[in-house]
Amino acid sequence: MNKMRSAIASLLLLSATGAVAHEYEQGSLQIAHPWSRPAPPMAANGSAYLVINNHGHVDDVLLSAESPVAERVEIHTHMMDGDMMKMRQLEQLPVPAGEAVTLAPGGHHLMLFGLKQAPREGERFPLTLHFEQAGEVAVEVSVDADHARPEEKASDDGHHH
Ligand SMILES: [Cu+2]
Repeated sequence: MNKMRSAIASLLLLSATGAVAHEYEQGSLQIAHPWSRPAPPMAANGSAYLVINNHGHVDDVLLSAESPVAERVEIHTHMMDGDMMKMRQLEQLPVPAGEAVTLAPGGHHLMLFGLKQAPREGERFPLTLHFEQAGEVAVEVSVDADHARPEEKASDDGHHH
């Protein structure tokens, strides 16, 4: 089943445009549809989103991430501080066995600091995820404005660095 799905995913990748869902399998982990919004040409920072499925029996942990398009990548989350939604850096992000962890606007996300090139609609850029158990997983982030729903866009406006 999973082998079949990853074979299909590979086929999709060959003909993919940014809007096509894509996923990656490594060890017990499945990484679903890494995506980012287009950024204005001079944007300093961006963020990337994806879903990490751990279908194994051992807890895993996302330790760090990196991308050639950014000076550095941090794991962030949003937390309520009184009435204000604030961002906080996470040292690591646990991915418990049998669970899925979603990185999405308004919640956990990967923060791309010091963009060397602004992500443009329809493009893809490489991102490498480092897991305690699964090791290094290389994915491609598709730049896709339409993936965000309007209420998600609104929630990200309070996103300060
Ligand atoms: Cu952030």
